[in-house]
Order: sequence, then structure tokens, then C-alpha cells
Amino acid sequence: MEYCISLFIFFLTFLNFNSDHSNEVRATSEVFTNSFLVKLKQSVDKTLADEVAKRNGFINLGSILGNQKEYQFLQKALPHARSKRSVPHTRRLKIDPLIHTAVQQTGFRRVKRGNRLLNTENLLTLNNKFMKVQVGPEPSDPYFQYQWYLKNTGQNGGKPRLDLNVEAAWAQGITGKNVTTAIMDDGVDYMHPDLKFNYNARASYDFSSNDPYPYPRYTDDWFNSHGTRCAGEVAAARDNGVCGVGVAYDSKIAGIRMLDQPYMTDLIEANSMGHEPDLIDIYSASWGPTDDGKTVDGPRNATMRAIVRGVNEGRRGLGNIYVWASGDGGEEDDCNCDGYAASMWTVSINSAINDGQNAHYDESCSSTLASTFSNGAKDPNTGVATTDLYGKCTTTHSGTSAAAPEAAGVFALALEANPQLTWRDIQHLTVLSSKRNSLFDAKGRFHWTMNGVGLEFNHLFGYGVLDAGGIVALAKKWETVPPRYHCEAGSIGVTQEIPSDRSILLKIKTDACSGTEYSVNYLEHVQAVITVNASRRGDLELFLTSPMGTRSMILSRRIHDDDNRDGFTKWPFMTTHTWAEYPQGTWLLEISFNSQKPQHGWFKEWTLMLHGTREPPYEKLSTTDPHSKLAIVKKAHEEHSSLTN
Ligand SMILES: *[C@@H]1O[C@H](CO)[C@@H](O)[C@H](O)[C@H]1NC(C)=O
Ligand SMILES: *[C@@H]1O[C@H](CO)[C@@H](O)[C@H](O)[C@H]1NC(C)=O
Ligand SMILES: *[C@@H]1O[C@H](CO)[C@@H](O)[C@H](O)[C@H]1NC(C)=O
Ligand SMILES: [Ca+2]
Ligand SMILES: [Ca+2]
Ligand SMILES: [Ca+2]
Repeated sequence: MEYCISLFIFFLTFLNFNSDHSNEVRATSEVFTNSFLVKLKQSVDKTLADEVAKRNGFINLGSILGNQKEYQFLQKALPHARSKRSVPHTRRLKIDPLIHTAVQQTGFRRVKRGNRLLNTENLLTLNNKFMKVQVGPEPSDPYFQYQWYLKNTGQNGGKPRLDLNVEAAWAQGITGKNVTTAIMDDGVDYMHPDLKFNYNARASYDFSSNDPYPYPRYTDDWFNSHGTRCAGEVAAARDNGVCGVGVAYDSKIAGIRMLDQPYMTDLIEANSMGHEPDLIDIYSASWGPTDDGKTVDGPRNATMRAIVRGVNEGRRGLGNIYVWASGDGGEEDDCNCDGYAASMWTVSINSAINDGQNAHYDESCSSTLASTFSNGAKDPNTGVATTDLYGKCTTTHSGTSAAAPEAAGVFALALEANPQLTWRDIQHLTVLSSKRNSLFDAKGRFHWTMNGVGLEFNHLFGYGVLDAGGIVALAKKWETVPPRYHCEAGSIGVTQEIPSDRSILLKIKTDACSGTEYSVNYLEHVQAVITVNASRRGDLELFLTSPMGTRSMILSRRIHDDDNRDGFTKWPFMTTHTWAEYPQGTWLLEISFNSQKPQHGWFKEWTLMLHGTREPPYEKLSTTDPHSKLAIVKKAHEEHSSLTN
């Protein structure tokens, strides 16, 4: 289902990364790794691939995404990274009669989110007086009292009941049984007493050092504690006298170690995101392109193929759930410039702190679907309490890093409640069950707004904070949404100048492919695929307004982005804000500069991509609460279809 569009987007992103790459060459000079993508002339089994590698002096690390024509070869004689391409090694491979092409992998930067906040030492150490184990309605774990994101009683100045409402899910007997979440990170300490019984070794792997043991590399500065901390948020055990509890404390975690090497490659990302897609249900990522407010980057060729294969074929066809931390670049970055977070195939999660404000490092963008929690307001000890290295516990885990695994845990609960949910069902459930609660923008810029079918969204928080009790209850009675279609609604390709002093307005009037096999009547994701350049890219602002009047800021000002050359090349800006709206009518794109100094630029192309269903998505679901989001949208859809029929 996602394939036709995926090819289109592959192509788009590919073009884009070419241009981004050339930028990197100038800025930092390109880096070449000792890993080679080798495409063979025919499918071969592992034995023959090993042989081909060996006779050329390489080691075969295995096939790419299970494709027996593509393998990753390692050249041990080369350092992990250097600035020169190795022509002799590439040539050696290419003259092998079985090899079609060989491409030495370039290295690039991917950073852990929340990393700069990570070194505040854990000030609370496990205290024996809490070690009494008791079984009761509330977890007896010593750190449960610090897990305000699970149960906010107003600890440390928090707002009571501003939490994930997990107890309401647990009370329904749902604790994550038979669901596996992979933590794609710097390793997981699977010997930790709070993690070891929930560790799924079979689904785990170490792509940083190519072995089955994703154990973190211990360093003096606790640099590699990130994955272990994320793992505990999802699946730390309950009532064992150790640390706290995971959101889904009976679920399993897999470790995928892939951030602990000098440079990232496309193949490490692809292998990680495509690892055991039938054993792993959910992949959680708390990393991405550098959040420096000037990077525009996203998944490359093999990684994009891994994601598309995951949503199409993973979980025996139901689709893997990819959860993404929206980014820690603060108001100076825009997560729509991060192709992982902004992808339709990932659920991008922002964070709030314990009194309902956004965290100061939160990025905003129109592709964010929902939010969870990161740290407390002032006290550094009111971060996310979770497992840590050396068998310890911490109360200082933070950043949108800390937010994404909470969402993974909530989705694990939803999948136990209804194992038949598809990757799209999870997104629909997120939209319908997340709550505004008391989330607000600390700076008063972004308000809660109703979209055209009565769903309330916020540019910072998406559809609000995840509600575990709510998503589980809805998951239990959920009926899978109707098939998804992709409509290219229109395109404008006439170059025009963007003046410094006013907006340019572009309109696409569409019937949303009505009468064709691609027709979309009820929206899920919308993408505006845009090519534009500017004398200062960071001063560009883009707004997309739907026919029902919902205005999404698809690109905000980024004060550090002073690119004046690359602009955006067929970049897919995505919005979730028009979810469940009807797409027929006129879409408006506004392009302008937000800048003190005069800037100018050129608009070159805009293609509008609509994704969604032909049938009303929630028709088969019943609801008794007339104030629920489900009831509100269903009513809107019923009135609409009685008008149009
Ligand atoms: C990936 O590369 C292959 C071969 O070069 C190409 O056919 C495919 O379209 C690419 N996908 C992209 C660009 O995402
Ligand atoms: C666990 O999940 C797998 C699919 O992931 C399924 O085949 C199996 O029946 C489930 N087991 C239980 C006990 O529900
Ligand atoms: C931007 O695009 C215009 C129109 O295609 C072109 O003339 C100009 O050279 C471009 N600017 C840069 C810096 O590439
Ligand atoms: Ca290892
Ligand atoms: Ca515990
Ligand atoms: Ca970012």
C-alpha cells in the first residue's frame, strides 16, 4: 500500500540528500568508512557471499534487509573513517565477476537527543530503606514515587493528574504482555536487575560492533547510558524492589546498539530499522540529525527502504511502529527539517514538563503527532526516573529522548490490548485518545486550535498528551481503518521570485483524485513537497492552509540557518493537523520571509500529496460518550456524507 508513494518519496529525498551532501563536503569535508554496500549480479546465499567477500579480502557482515543481492562488506585494513575514498578497494570489488556495484559508505553525524543534559550525575542512589517489596494496587518499587510522568500527585511542583494515566491501563489488565520494543541507541545494559527478565535477546543486535550483544560500552562519563535509560522507561519490572516500573512493565525490550561508532552510515541505520521486523513490534529512536537549527537531513536510500518495508511487511503485514523523538533544538530548530521525525511512517513525539509547559529544548513542527513527558520544572532531580548503568537508577533522564520511549511503552499497551492494530491504527488511536490536559506553550505563541472536524491540536504538542487508559480502552474495541490511498492533488512548477516585503500565495484547487483509484476523502497525512531557495534559508516561513481553513506552519524561522545556496529540494513538509478533514477544495501555500534584513528567494515547485481513506475511517466504531473525540469526528463525518450524497 505504501509502496507506490514510497518510490516517489525515495526519489525526492534522494535528490535532496545529494544537494545536502555537497553542502557537507564544503562544510566539513566528506568522511568515508570501512563499510561497503555490495550489489551482486544475482541472488546468492550467505556462504557464497562470504566467499566473494573473502576472495577480495573483505568480511561479509550480512545481507541488507534480507535481500540476497545486497550485502555489507567490511574492509578491516581501512580505519573506521577517513577523509579519502579508497579507490583500490572499490576497484577490487568491482572487477569480481559476481559483483555488480560496490559503494563505499560515507559517514555522517547522528546525535542522541537529550545528550547535553545527560551528565548531571544521578544524585539519588538506590536507598535500602525503600527495598521492602509489597504487592498492592500501586507498584512497590522504590522509585515509583519519583515517576511523576506515570502518576503525577503534584510531586516537586508538578500538576496533579498531568501524567500518562497508566494506572487506568494497568487496571484493565494490560501491561504490555507479548509485545517487544526495540531501543535503537547506544546499547542496553541487559544485565540490569530491573531489565534482565524483560530482555528479548533473540530480537537484539549490536550494529556498532557487529555481534549479537548490544551491551553498552562503559565510559567514565556515563556517555553510553542513554539506551539503558530509555529501556527502563518502557519495560522496567514491577514490584521487584529495584528502581521504578516501565510503562509496559510486562513487555519485552530488545537492544539495538547502533549509535556507538565514530560515524553513522546508511547501512547501520537500515539494518537497525529493519532488524527482525516480525519479532520487534515497536522501534524507539531518541536520536537524529544534529539539532543545530541549520541542518536539513533525513533517512537515505537503504534506510528509507527499511522503513517502508517495516510499515508494509513488518509484524506479519500489520506494520512496525516507529516512534521518534521530535528533537531537542528548541525554538531555534524546526522538526520538519528532520526527515525522520517528519516522516509519515514515524510517530513523532514531543515533550512537556511536569507543570504542563513545553520544555525549553522542545522543537515544534506540524508533523508532531502527540506528546509525553520529559523533566520537571526547576529541580534537576525531577527528570524521568528510570534504570541506569551499573545496576543503578536515575532521576535525571531528560530531553525529547526521554519522551519517545514513554510513547513506545504506551503503544506496547495498545498492542497488547489489540494485537491486530496496524501502524496506521496506532496513529489514528493516538489522534483520538491524546488529551490537551493542561499542556500550554510557555511563551504563548502556539495556541490550541480546532481543525475542520473538531479535533484540537497544538503546533508544539500535536494532539496532546498520550493517555494510556484511553488508548487501551479504545484499542480494545477498535476496528481497523479502511485502506489508504495516495493522491497527488496538484502541482505548481512555475518559478517565481519571493520578495523581501510580502508573502507569495499559491493555490491548488483539487478534487482529491475523485473518481480515480487514488481518491482520498478523509485525510491522514498531508505533504507539501517544495523546492525553494533563498538568500537566507533560515528566514523562510511556510504556511499551508487546508480547504477547511486549518493553517499549518510547515516551516518556521530558524535563526541559525544561513544557507544561501541549497534551499530545499523537493523536501516533503508534512502536517498532521488536518487529520480526518475532507481534502476537496482549495489549498493555500504562503511563502514569506521573517527577517530584519531584506532577503529574497525563488519558489520553484510545490506538489501537494494527500494520504488517507476513501471511506469514513470510524464508521464501524461505536461510542457512548458524546464528548469524546471519536464521537465528535464521527458526527462531523456523518453530517458531511449526508450533505455530499
Ligand atoms: C535507491 O537506490 C536504487 C538504486 O540506485 C534506486 O533504484 C532507488 O530508487 C533508490 N531509492 C531512493 C532514491 O530512495
Ligand atoms: C504473541 O505474539 C505472537 C505474534 O507476535 C503471536 O503469534 C502469539 O500467538 C502471541 N502469543 C500469545 C500468548 O498471545
Ligand atoms: C535560486 O534559484 C534561481 C532561479 O532558479 C536561480 O537563478 C538562483 O541562482 C538560485 N540561487 C542560488 C543561490 O542557487
Ligand atoms: Ca557488542
Ligand atoms: Ca522495578
Ligand atoms: Ca531538529
